[in-house]
Order: sequence, then C-alpha cells, then structure tokens
Amino acid sequence: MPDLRLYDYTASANCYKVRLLLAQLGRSYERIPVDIFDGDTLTDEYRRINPFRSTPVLGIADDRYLLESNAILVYLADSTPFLPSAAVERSEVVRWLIYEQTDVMPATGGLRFRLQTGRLSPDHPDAARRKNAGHEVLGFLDDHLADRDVLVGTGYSIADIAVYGYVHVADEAGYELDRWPAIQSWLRHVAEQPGYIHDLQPYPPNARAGAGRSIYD
Ligand SMILES: N[C@@H](CCC(=O)N[C@@H](CS)C(=O)NCC(=O)O)C(=O)O
Repeated sequence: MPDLRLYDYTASANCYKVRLLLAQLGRSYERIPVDIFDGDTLTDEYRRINPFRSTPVLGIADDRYLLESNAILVYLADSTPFLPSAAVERSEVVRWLIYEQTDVMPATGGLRFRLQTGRLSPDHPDAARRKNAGHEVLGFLDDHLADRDVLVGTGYSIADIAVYGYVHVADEAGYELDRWPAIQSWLRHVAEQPGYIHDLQPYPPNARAGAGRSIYD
C-alpha cells in the first residue's frame, strides 16, 4: 500500500507538476481524483484536508497533508538531485518556484483556464492584461535560457518542473511559442528527461462557466 496519496485534478497543471515529479522519482502513490467542478472541494471533509479547498494535496504518513504544489515538490525532492543541497542553488530553485506561482501561472495557466472554459473571451481586457504580462514573462525566461539548458546551475531540478508545468501550456492560452527559441529548446530538454510523462488533460465540459459547482462559480 503506497504511503503517499495525491488528491489530484487531471486538467490542473499544478497537479501535473506533482505527477511528473512522482513519475521521475519512480515513487508509487494512490491517486485520489478530485472533481473540482463537481463540488468535490466544497465538502466539509475536503475542508478538513485543505481549508483553501485547492488541489493538489499530498497525504503523507500519520494523516498529515501537504498543501501547495511547490511545497509538495520541495518535500518530495528533498535529498534527491531534483533539489540542490548547496544553499545558493537551493535559494535559486525557491526563487523560480515563487516566480512560477506569482507571474507564470496567472499569465499562462490562468488564461488557459479562463479561455478554455468560457470565462473570458480573447478580446476581454483581463485576457489582454494577462497576455501582456505573459509576453514579458516569456521574454524574460527566453533571455534567461539563452545560454543554459536548465533554470538553475547545471542540473534539471524542481525549478524546471514547476515552470515547465505552466510554460508548456502557453500555446493553449494563445501564445505563439516559436517567438521564443530558447524556451522551445528548454521545453524539448525537459521532455527528454528520464521518467518524463505528460498526462495533463483538457478541461472537461463541467468546467465551463456555470456548468458545475466550484469555488469559481
Ligand atoms: N497555489 C496553489 C494553487 C492551487 C490551485 O489553484 N489549484 C486549482 C487547480 S490548478 C484548484 O484546485 N482549484 C479549485 C479549487 O480551489 O476548488 C498550488 O500551487 O497548489
């Protein structure tokens, strides 16, 4: 019986990041599907697991639950090559984990979600605002990656996994990734890493605005 339980939504790139690291670590786990548009995160039981009602959540031994995708990546990567032990490199990894959540995710994943589920049209001012921010983010990443294969130091790390989770979906949010050649070669480099999987699903019909029950409606 695996000691890890992943509360998981297959269309979420935050959840995909955790599935990707688990696959690359070769860790077995129990997958607990959470349909966030069928009210699964709105129950009292789910609130006890995660008062913020988001996915992913990682259940570990002794009925403890880890929240926040990147905090889960740090936990799983501890003492592995996916998280450098040297203080400076470790700090740089954390910097990218923060940047992914504050800047990358809203511009790419947030826009993908809203466009694909009919919450925003491409010409809505909020879509345009996110798109402008995304151009800045992707330009910045392309500059950073112009002379390196990975985001931190010389080795593939959870910084790459986290940022990859939300950059590889940028085309689904309407970005033309061929504008950023260094990002494209980095995306290929990530996809060539041992144990790589890609099992992110499109949003199902019940994710459309008004079609289900979630914190978004
Ligand atoms: N900062 C959080 C964001 C989590 C998040 O927004 N998860 C979304 C899916 S990508 C979710 O579960 N939304 C549904 C809900 O909160 O009920 C993390 O990285 O884990």
